[in-house]
Amino acid sequence: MTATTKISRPNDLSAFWMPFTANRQFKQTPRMLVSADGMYYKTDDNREILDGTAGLWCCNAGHKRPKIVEAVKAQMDELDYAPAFQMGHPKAFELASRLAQLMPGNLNHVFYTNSGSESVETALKIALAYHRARGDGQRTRLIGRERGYHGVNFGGISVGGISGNRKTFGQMLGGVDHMRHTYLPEENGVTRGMPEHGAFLADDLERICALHDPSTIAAVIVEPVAGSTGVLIPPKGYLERLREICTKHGILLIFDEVITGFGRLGAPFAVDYFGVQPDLVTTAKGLTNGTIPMGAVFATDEIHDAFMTGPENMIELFHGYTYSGNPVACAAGLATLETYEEEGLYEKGKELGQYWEDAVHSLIDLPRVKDIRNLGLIGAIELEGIEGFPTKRAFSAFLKAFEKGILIRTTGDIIALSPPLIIEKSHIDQLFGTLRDVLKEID
Ligand code: PXG
Ligand code: PLP
Repeated sequence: MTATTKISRPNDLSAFWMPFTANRQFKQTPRMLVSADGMYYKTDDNREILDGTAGLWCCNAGHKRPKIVEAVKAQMDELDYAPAFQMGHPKAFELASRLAQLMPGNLNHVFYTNSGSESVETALKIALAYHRARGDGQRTRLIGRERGYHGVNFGGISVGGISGNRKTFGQMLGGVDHMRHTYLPEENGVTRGMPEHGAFLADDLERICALHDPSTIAAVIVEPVAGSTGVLIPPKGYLERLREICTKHGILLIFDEVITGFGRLGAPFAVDYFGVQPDLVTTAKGLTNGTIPMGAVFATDEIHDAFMTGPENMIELFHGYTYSGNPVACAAGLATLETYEEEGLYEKGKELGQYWEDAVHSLIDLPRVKDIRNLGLIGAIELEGIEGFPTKRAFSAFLKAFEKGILIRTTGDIIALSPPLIIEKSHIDQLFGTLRDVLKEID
Protein backbone atom coordinates (compact mmCIF):
# COMPACT_ATOMS: atom_id res chain seq x y z
CA MET A 1 0.00 0.00 0.00
CA THR A 2 1.39 3.41 -0.88
CA ALA A 3 1.03 6.58 1.13
CA THR A 4 -1.14 8.16 -1.56
CA THR A 5 -3.90 5.55 -1.27
CA LYS A 6 -4.51 6.47 2.35
CA ILE A 7 -7.17 8.92 3.43
CA SER A 8 -7.34 11.64 6.12
CA ARG A 9 -3.61 12.10 6.03
CA PRO A 10 -1.97 15.39 7.09
CA ASN A 11 -0.28 17.08 4.15
CA ASP A 12 3.07 17.57 5.79
CA LEU A 13 4.75 15.09 8.08
CA SER A 14 8.10 16.84 8.24
CA ALA A 15 7.69 19.09 11.30
CA PHE A 16 6.98 16.36 13.84
CA TRP A 17 10.30 14.77 14.88
CA MET A 18 8.95 11.45 16.07
CA PRO A 19 10.28 9.78 19.25
CA PHE A 20 12.08 6.42 19.06
CA THR A 21 11.01 6.13 15.43
CA ALA A 22 12.70 5.58 12.11
CA ASN A 23 11.41 8.98 10.94
CA ARG A 24 12.39 8.68 7.27
CA GLN A 25 10.97 5.18 6.92
CA PHE A 26 7.73 6.18 8.67
CA LYS A 27 7.20 9.31 6.63
CA GLN A 28 7.56 7.38 3.38
CA THR A 29 4.92 4.82 4.41
CA PRO A 30 3.05 6.21 7.41
CA ARG A 31 1.10 4.04 9.81
CA MET A 32 -1.64 6.29 11.10
CA LEU A 33 -4.03 5.40 13.93
CA VAL A 34 -7.15 7.55 14.01
CA SER A 35 -9.40 6.02 16.68
CA ALA A 36 -9.58 3.21 19.20
CA ASP A 37 -12.18 1.24 21.13
CA GLY A 38 -11.67 -1.69 23.50
CA MET A 39 -9.07 -4.07 22.07
CA TYR A 40 -8.83 -2.41 18.66
CA TYR A 41 -7.30 0.58 16.95
CA LYS A 42 -8.61 1.89 13.67
CA THR A 43 -6.30 3.13 10.93
CA ASP A 44 -6.84 6.04 8.55
CA ASP A 45 -7.74 3.51 5.85
CA ASN A 46 -10.44 2.13 8.13
CA ARG A 47 -8.75 -1.13 9.10
CA GLU A 48 -9.14 -2.62 12.58
CA ILE A 49 -5.86 -3.39 14.30
CA LEU A 50 -5.84 -5.68 17.34
CA ASP A 51 -3.76 -4.02 20.06
CA GLY A 52 -1.19 -6.59 21.18
CA THR A 53 0.80 -4.06 23.17
CA ALA A 54 -1.74 -1.98 25.17
CA GLY A 55 -0.45 1.05 23.27
CA LEU A 56 3.04 1.17 24.73
CA TRP A 57 2.34 -1.11 27.72
CA CYS A 58 -0.03 1.50 29.15
CA CYS A 59 -3.68 1.04 28.12
CA ASN A 60 -4.26 -1.82 30.54
CA ALA A 61 -8.05 -1.47 30.45
CA GLY A 62 -8.13 -1.12 26.67
CA HIS A 63 -9.26 1.96 24.79
CA LYS A 64 -11.97 4.61 25.12
CA ARG A 65 -13.19 3.32 28.47
CA PRO A 66 -16.40 5.18 29.32
CA LYS A 67 -15.65 5.88 32.97
CA ILE A 68 -12.26 7.41 32.19
CA VAL A 69 -13.58 9.43 29.24
CA GLU A 70 -16.40 10.84 31.39
CA ALA A 71 -14.13 11.63 34.34
CA VAL A 72 -11.69 13.56 32.17
CA LYS A 73 -14.48 15.54 30.49
CA ALA A 74 -16.09 16.39 33.83
CA GLN A 75 -12.78 17.41 35.39
CA MET A 76 -12.02 19.79 32.51
CA ASP A 77 -15.36 21.44 33.22
CA GLU A 78 -14.73 21.74 36.96
CA LEU A 79 -11.04 22.46 37.59
CA ASP A 80 -8.65 22.35 34.65
CA TYR A 81 -5.43 23.14 36.49
CA ALA A 82 -4.35 24.04 40.00
CA PRO A 83 -0.85 25.11 41.02
CA ALA A 84 1.07 22.10 42.23
CA PHE A 85 3.33 23.93 44.69
CA GLN A 86 1.99 25.20 48.04
CA MET A 87 -1.59 24.55 46.85
CA GLY A 88 -3.75 21.43 46.69
CA HIS A 89 -6.96 20.09 45.20
CA PRO A 90 -9.06 17.22 46.54
CA LYS A 91 -8.50 14.61 43.85
CA ALA A 92 -4.72 14.63 44.27
CA PHE A 93 -5.15 13.55 47.89
CA GLU A 94 -7.90 11.09 47.12
CA LEU A 95 -5.91 9.38 44.38
CA ALA A 96 -2.77 9.21 46.54
CA SER A 97 -4.74 7.56 49.36
CA ARG A 98 -6.22 5.00 46.97
CA LEU A 99 -2.84 4.26 45.47
CA ALA A 100 -1.27 3.84 48.91
CA GLN A 101 -4.06 1.42 49.85
CA LEU A 102 -3.55 -0.58 46.69
CA MET A 103 0.22 -0.85 47.18
CA PRO A 104 1.20 -3.50 49.74
CA GLY A 105 3.31 -2.91 52.82
CA ASN A 106 4.32 0.48 54.13
CA LEU A 107 4.81 2.20 50.74
CA ASN A 108 2.24 4.71 51.92
CA HIS A 109 3.38 7.99 50.35
CA VAL A 110 2.96 9.05 46.74
CA PHE A 111 4.92 11.71 44.82
CA TYR A 112 3.39 12.62 41.45
CA THR A 113 5.29 12.95 38.18
CA ASN A 114 4.24 13.01 34.52
CA SER A 115 5.97 9.95 33.12
CA GLY A 116 8.03 6.91 33.94
CA SER A 117 11.21 8.82 33.15
CA GLU A 118 10.32 11.51 35.67
CA SER A 119 9.36 8.88 38.23
CA VAL A 120 12.84 7.41 37.91
CA GLU A 121 14.57 10.78 38.33
CA THR A 122 12.33 11.48 41.32
CA ALA A 123 13.06 8.15 43.01
CA LEU A 124 16.82 8.53 42.52
CA LYS A 125 16.71 12.04 43.97
CA ILE A 126 14.59 10.92 46.94
CA ALA A 127 17.10 8.14 47.62
CA LEU A 128 20.05 10.56 47.64
CA ALA A 129 18.20 13.15 49.72
CA TYR A 130 16.97 10.51 52.19
CA HIS A 131 20.50 9.46 53.07
CA ARG A 132 21.54 13.11 53.45
CA ALA A 133 18.53 13.84 55.64
CA ARG A 134 19.72 11.09 57.96
CA GLY A 135 23.30 12.30 58.07
CA ASP A 136 24.45 9.50 55.76
CA GLY A 137 25.40 11.80 52.89
CA GLN A 138 28.40 9.77 51.73
CA ARG A 139 25.92 7.37 50.15
CA THR A 140 25.92 8.86 46.65
CA ARG A 141 26.40 5.88 44.35
CA LEU A 142 23.53 4.55 42.27
CA ILE A 143 23.52 0.98 41.01
CA GLY A 144 21.52 -0.23 38.03
CA ARG A 145 21.70 -3.34 35.90
CA GLU A 146 22.81 -4.21 32.40
CA ARG A 147 19.85 -4.27 30.00
CA GLY A 148 17.85 -2.12 32.41
CA TYR A 149 15.53 0.54 30.97
CA HIS A 150 14.66 3.44 33.22
CA GLY A 151 13.42 6.03 30.77
CA VAL A 152 15.26 8.66 28.83
CA ASN A 153 16.36 11.37 31.25
CA PHE A 154 19.93 11.66 32.48
CA GLY A 155 19.55 9.73 35.73
CA GLY A 156 17.54 7.02 34.02
CA ILE A 157 19.93 6.48 31.11
CA SER A 158 22.85 6.48 33.55
CA VAL A 159 21.49 3.72 35.80
CA GLY A 160 19.98 2.03 32.75
CA GLY A 161 22.06 -0.60 31.01
CA ILE A 162 21.56 0.11 27.34
CA SER A 163 24.70 0.51 25.27
CA GLY A 164 22.86 2.61 22.67
CA ASN A 165 22.50 5.37 25.25
CA ARG A 166 26.22 5.34 25.93
CA LYS A 167 27.05 5.36 22.23
CA THR A 168 24.67 8.26 21.59
CA PHE A 169 25.02 10.45 24.67
CA GLY A 170 28.41 9.69 26.15
CA GLN A 171 29.33 9.66 29.76
CA MET A 172 26.21 10.75 31.70
CA LEU A 173 26.08 10.63 35.55
CA GLY A 174 29.19 9.67 37.48
CA GLY A 175 29.22 7.37 40.48
CA VAL A 176 27.07 4.76 38.80
CA ASP A 177 27.76 1.04 38.41
CA HIS A 178 25.80 -1.89 37.00
CA MET A 179 25.03 -5.46 38.00
CA ARG A 180 24.87 -8.25 35.46
CA HIS A 181 21.56 -8.73 33.70
CA THR A 182 19.45 -11.79 34.45
CA TYR A 183 19.24 -13.45 31.05
CA LEU A 184 20.90 -16.87 30.91
CA PRO A 185 19.93 -18.32 27.53
CA GLU A 186 22.00 -21.48 27.92
CA GLU A 187 20.42 -22.51 31.21
CA ASN A 188 17.00 -20.88 30.94
CA GLY A 189 16.14 -20.86 27.21
CA VAL A 190 12.45 -21.37 26.35
CA THR A 191 11.28 -21.24 29.96
CA ARG A 192 7.61 -20.95 30.85
CA GLY A 193 7.27 -18.33 33.60
CA MET A 194 10.12 -17.77 36.03
CA PRO A 195 13.42 -19.51 35.27
CA GLU A 196 14.87 -21.92 37.84
CA HIS A 197 18.49 -20.88 37.51
CA GLY A 198 20.12 -17.61 38.32
CA ALA A 199 19.29 -16.44 41.87
CA PHE A 200 23.08 -16.25 42.25
CA LEU A 201 23.12 -13.34 39.78
CA ALA A 202 21.97 -11.11 42.65
CA ASP A 203 25.33 -11.77 44.31
CA ASP A 204 26.79 -9.50 41.68
CA LEU A 205 25.66 -6.71 44.00
CA GLU A 206 28.03 -8.08 46.64
CA ARG A 207 30.86 -7.80 44.10
CA ILE A 208 29.97 -4.15 43.51
CA CYS A 209 29.69 -3.54 47.26
CA ALA A 210 33.12 -5.04 47.78
CA LEU A 211 34.57 -2.87 45.02
CA HIS A 212 33.08 0.48 46.04
CA ASP A 213 32.45 0.02 49.79
CA PRO A 214 28.74 -0.51 50.46
CA SER A 215 28.56 2.55 52.71
CA THR A 216 28.95 4.72 49.57
CA ILE A 217 25.93 3.19 47.82
CA ALA A 218 22.60 5.02 48.04
CA ALA A 219 20.29 2.81 46.01
CA VAL A 220 19.88 -0.07 43.61
CA ILE A 221 17.26 0.25 40.88
CA VAL A 222 15.88 -2.68 38.90
CA GLU A 223 12.83 -3.53 36.86
CA PRO A 224 11.27 -6.57 38.57
CA VAL A 225 10.73 -7.87 35.02
CA ALA A 226 12.89 -6.08 32.44
CA GLY A 227 10.45 -5.03 29.71
CA SER A 228 11.92 -2.74 27.10
CA THR A 229 15.14 -4.63 26.54
CA GLY A 230 13.32 -7.79 25.59
CA VAL A 231 11.31 -9.21 28.50
CA LEU A 232 13.84 -10.71 30.90
CA ILE A 233 12.05 -12.64 33.64
CA PRO A 234 13.80 -12.70 37.03
CA PRO A 235 15.05 -16.15 38.07
CA LYS A 236 13.37 -17.70 41.10
CA GLY A 237 14.86 -16.30 44.31
CA TYR A 238 16.73 -13.47 42.56
CA LEU A 239 14.65 -10.54 43.81
CA GLU A 240 14.54 -11.96 47.34
CA ARG A 241 18.32 -12.21 47.33
CA LEU A 242 18.68 -8.65 46.05
CA ARG A 243 16.43 -7.46 48.88
CA GLU A 244 18.55 -9.31 51.47
CA ILE A 245 21.79 -7.81 50.21
CA CYS A 246 20.35 -4.27 50.12
CA THR A 247 18.99 -4.61 53.65
CA LYS A 248 22.28 -6.00 54.91
CA HIS A 249 24.20 -2.97 53.59
CA GLY A 250 21.62 -0.21 54.26
CA ILE A 251 21.07 0.34 50.52
CA LEU A 252 17.63 1.40 49.26
CA LEU A 253 15.99 -0.94 46.77
CA ILE A 254 13.95 0.73 44.02
CA PHE A 255 11.56 -1.32 41.89
CA ASP A 256 10.83 0.34 38.57
CA GLU A 257 7.26 -0.81 38.00
CA VAL A 258 6.46 1.45 35.07
CA ILE A 259 5.56 -1.66 33.06
CA THR A 260 4.80 -4.23 35.77
CA GLY A 261 2.50 -1.90 37.74
CA PHE A 262 -1.29 -1.93 37.48
CA GLY A 263 -2.02 -5.54 36.73
CA ARG A 264 0.43 -6.60 34.05
CA LEU A 265 1.55 -9.69 36.01
CA GLY A 266 -1.86 -10.72 37.38
CA ALA A 267 -1.54 -8.75 40.62
CA PRO A 268 -1.73 -4.98 41.17
CA PHE A 269 2.06 -4.64 41.35
CA ALA A 270 5.17 -6.79 41.02
CA VAL A 271 5.59 -6.09 44.74
CA ASP A 272 2.48 -8.25 45.27
CA TYR A 273 3.38 -10.79 42.64
CA PHE A 274 6.90 -11.52 43.85
CA GLY A 275 6.21 -10.82 47.53
CA VAL A 276 9.37 -8.71 47.78
CA GLN A 277 9.13 -5.32 49.45
CA PRO A 278 11.28 -2.51 48.00
CA ASP A 279 11.82 0.95 49.56
CA LEU A 280 10.69 2.98 46.56
CA VAL A 281 8.49 2.08 43.59
CA THR A 282 8.26 4.01 40.33
CA THR A 283 5.10 3.84 38.23
CA ALA A 284 3.43 5.63 35.28
CA LYS A 285 1.71 4.24 32.15
CA GLY A 286 -1.19 2.13 33.50
CA LEU A 287 -1.84 4.67 36.28
CA THR A 288 -4.13 6.61 33.94
CA ASN A 289 -4.61 3.84 31.39
CA GLY A 290 -2.28 5.84 29.15
CA THR A 291 -4.85 8.62 28.71
CA ILE A 292 -3.30 11.61 30.49
CA PRO A 293 0.45 11.64 31.21
CA MET A 294 1.04 10.81 34.86
CA GLY A 295 3.50 8.92 37.02
CA ALA A 296 3.77 8.23 40.73
CA VAL A 297 6.64 7.30 43.03
CA PHE A 298 5.75 5.33 46.16
CA ALA A 299 7.93 5.76 49.26
CA THR A 300 7.88 3.92 52.57
CA ASP A 301 6.86 5.59 55.82
CA GLU A 302 10.47 5.45 56.90
CA ILE A 303 11.74 7.35 53.86
CA HIS A 304 8.93 9.90 53.92
CA ASP A 305 9.21 10.49 57.66
CA ALA A 306 12.96 11.08 57.45
CA PHE A 307 12.14 14.27 55.52
CA MET A 308 9.43 15.48 57.91
CA THR A 309 11.83 17.14 60.32
CA GLY A 310 13.07 20.72 60.67
CA PRO A 311 10.95 23.89 60.72
CA GLU A 312 7.37 23.22 59.60
CA ASN A 313 7.19 26.13 57.18
CA MET A 314 10.17 24.84 55.20
CA ILE A 315 9.89 22.76 52.01
CA GLU A 316 10.99 19.24 52.96
CA LEU A 317 11.83 17.91 49.49
CA PHE A 318 13.25 20.37 46.99
CA HIS A 319 11.62 18.74 43.98
CA GLY A 320 8.42 18.81 41.93
CA TYR A 321 6.93 19.37 38.48
CA THR A 322 4.53 22.03 37.19
CA TYR A 323 2.11 19.22 36.41
CA SER A 324 2.63 17.07 39.55
CA GLY A 325 -0.86 15.90 40.47
CA ASN A 326 -2.55 17.72 37.58
CA PRO A 327 -6.33 17.63 38.27
CA VAL A 328 -7.26 16.11 34.91
CA ALA A 329 -4.61 13.41 35.33
CA CYS A 330 -5.87 12.72 38.87
CA ALA A 331 -9.44 12.38 37.59
CA ALA A 332 -8.22 9.97 34.92
CA GLY A 333 -6.24 8.05 37.55
CA LEU A 334 -9.21 7.68 39.89
CA ALA A 335 -11.49 6.51 37.08
CA THR A 336 -8.79 4.12 35.88
CA LEU A 337 -8.37 2.50 39.30
CA GLU A 338 -12.15 2.11 39.53
CA THR A 339 -12.26 0.50 36.10
CA TYR A 340 -9.47 -1.95 37.00
CA GLU A 341 -11.21 -2.89 40.24
CA GLU A 342 -14.76 -3.15 38.87
CA GLU A 343 -13.66 -5.32 35.98
CA GLY A 344 -11.30 -7.52 37.98
CA LEU A 345 -8.41 -6.59 35.71
CA TYR A 346 -5.70 -7.16 38.35
CA GLU A 347 -6.73 -10.84 38.28
CA LYS A 348 -6.66 -11.21 34.51
CA GLY A 349 -3.01 -12.18 34.28
CA LYS A 350 -3.73 -15.08 36.63
CA GLU A 351 -7.01 -16.13 35.01
CA LEU A 352 -5.72 -16.05 31.45
CA GLY A 353 -2.06 -16.71 32.27
CA GLN A 354 -2.05 -20.36 31.25
CA TYR A 355 -3.93 -19.78 28.00
CA TRP A 356 -1.60 -16.88 27.20
CA GLU A 357 1.51 -18.90 28.05
CA ASP A 358 0.41 -21.80 25.86
CA ALA A 359 -0.32 -19.41 23.00
CA VAL A 360 3.04 -17.64 23.24
CA HIS A 361 4.95 -20.92 23.42
CA SER A 362 2.96 -22.44 20.53
CA LEU A 363 5.23 -20.47 18.18
CA ILE A 364 8.37 -22.36 19.18
CA ASP A 365 8.15 -24.72 16.17
CA LEU A 366 8.56 -21.85 13.71
CA PRO A 367 11.88 -21.37 11.96
CA ARG A 368 14.07 -18.51 13.22
CA VAL A 369 12.40 -18.45 16.65
CA LYS A 370 15.31 -18.58 19.08
CA ASP A 371 13.68 -18.19 22.49
CA ILE A 372 10.25 -17.61 24.04
CA ARG A 373 9.57 -16.08 27.46
CA ASN A 374 6.42 -15.13 29.35
CA LEU A 375 5.04 -13.95 32.69
CA GLY A 376 1.58 -12.65 33.53
CA LEU A 377 0.23 -11.05 30.36
CA ILE A 378 3.68 -10.44 28.89
CA GLY A 379 5.21 -12.54 26.16
CA ALA A 380 8.42 -12.35 24.16
CA ILE A 381 9.46 -14.14 21.01
CA GLU A 382 13.14 -13.76 20.28
CA LEU A 383 14.13 -14.24 16.65
CA GLU A 384 17.47 -15.12 15.14
CA GLY A 385 18.86 -11.85 13.84
CA ILE A 386 19.90 -11.47 10.21
CA GLU A 387 23.67 -11.54 10.10
CA GLY A 388 24.98 -8.00 9.75
CA PHE A 389 21.49 -6.45 10.00
CA PRO A 390 20.39 -6.51 13.63
CA THR A 391 16.72 -5.59 14.28
CA LYS A 392 15.82 -5.99 10.60
CA ARG A 393 13.98 -9.30 10.88
CA ALA A 394 11.84 -8.22 13.84
CA PHE A 395 11.07 -4.90 12.18
CA SER A 396 9.87 -6.74 9.05
CA ALA A 397 7.64 -8.80 11.32
CA PHE A 398 6.27 -5.61 12.87
CA LEU A 399 5.45 -4.13 9.44
CA LYS A 400 3.89 -7.35 8.19
CA ALA A 401 1.88 -7.70 11.41
CA PHE A 402 0.46 -4.20 11.00
CA GLU A 403 -0.50 -5.05 7.43
CA LYS A 404 -2.32 -8.14 8.70
CA GLY A 405 -4.17 -6.30 11.48
CA ILE A 406 -2.19 -6.73 14.69
CA LEU A 407 -0.04 -4.25 16.60
CA ILE A 408 3.10 -5.79 18.08
CA ARG A 409 6.25 -4.18 19.54
CA THR A 410 9.79 -5.06 18.71
CA THR A 411 13.05 -4.34 20.48
CA GLY A 412 16.19 -5.55 18.81
CA ASP A 413 15.13 -8.86 17.24
CA ILE A 414 12.67 -9.58 20.02
CA ILE A 415 8.89 -9.31 19.65
CA ALA A 416 7.32 -8.15 22.92
CA LEU A 417 3.61 -8.58 23.57
CA SER A 418 1.60 -6.98 26.39
CA PRO A 419 -2.08 -6.74 25.48
CA PRO A 420 -4.76 -4.78 27.30
CA LEU A 421 -5.89 -6.83 30.30
CA ILE A 422 -9.45 -6.92 28.90
CA ILE A 423 -8.18 -9.39 26.29
CA GLU A 424 -10.27 -12.52 25.74
CA LYS A 425 -9.32 -15.96 24.47
CA SER A 426 -10.64 -15.15 21.00
CA HIS A 427 -8.28 -12.14 20.80
CA ILE A 428 -5.36 -14.29 21.96
CA ASP A 429 -6.22 -16.73 19.17
CA GLN A 430 -6.33 -13.89 16.64
CA LEU A 431 -3.06 -12.41 17.87
CA PHE A 432 -1.06 -15.62 17.74
CA GLY A 433 -2.81 -16.99 14.65
CA THR A 434 -1.84 -13.84 12.78
CA LEU A 435 1.65 -13.76 14.25
CA ARG A 436 2.20 -17.36 13.12
CA ASP A 437 1.32 -16.33 9.55
CA VAL A 438 3.59 -13.28 9.83
CA LEU A 439 6.57 -15.30 11.04
CA LYS A 440 6.05 -17.85 8.28
CA GLU A 441 6.06 -15.15 5.63
CA ILE A 442 9.03 -13.01 6.60
CA ASP A 443 12.56 -13.84 5.48
N1 PXG B 1 10.95 2.67 33.45
C1 PXG B 1 10.54 1.56 32.83
C2 PXG B 1 10.74 0.22 33.48
C3 PXG B 1 9.90 1.66 31.59
O1 PXG B 1 9.50 0.55 30.95
C4 PXG B 1 10.17 4.05 31.70
C5 PXG B 1 10.79 3.90 32.93
C6 PXG B 1 10.02 5.44 31.14
O2 PXG B 1 8.69 5.80 31.08
P1 PXG B 1 8.21 7.01 30.10
O3 PXG B 1 6.78 7.24 30.52
O4 PXG B 1 9.07 8.18 30.39
O5 PXG B 1 8.35 6.49 28.68
C7 PXG B 1 9.71 2.93 31.00
C8 PXG B 1 9.05 3.13 29.67
C9 PXG B 1 8.69 -0.58 24.81
C10 PXG B 1 8.54 0.74 25.51
O6 PXG B 1 8.03 -0.80 23.83
C11 PXG B 1 8.78 0.80 26.86
C12 PXG B 1 8.69 2.01 27.53
C13 PXG B 1 8.32 3.15 26.84
C14 PXG B 1 8.05 3.09 25.48
C15 PXG B 1 8.16 1.87 24.81
O7 PXG B 1 9.41 -1.44 25.31
N2 PXG B 1 8.97 1.99 28.86
N1 PLP C 1 12.32 25.26 32.35
C1 PLP C 1 11.85 26.43 32.78
C2 PLP C 1 12.43 27.71 32.18
C3 PLP C 1 10.83 26.47 33.75
O1 PLP C 1 10.37 27.64 34.19
C4 PLP C 1 10.32 25.23 34.27
C5 PLP C 1 9.25 25.23 35.26
O2 PLP C 1 8.85 26.23 35.82
C6 PLP C 1 10.84 24.03 33.81
C7 PLP C 1 11.84 24.08 32.84
C8 PLP C 1 10.36 22.73 34.33
O3 PLP C 1 9.09 22.41 33.82
P1 PLP C 1 8.19 21.28 34.47
O4 PLP C 1 7.83 21.77 35.85
O5 PLP C 1 6.99 21.19 33.57
O6 PLP C 1 9.00 20.02 34.49
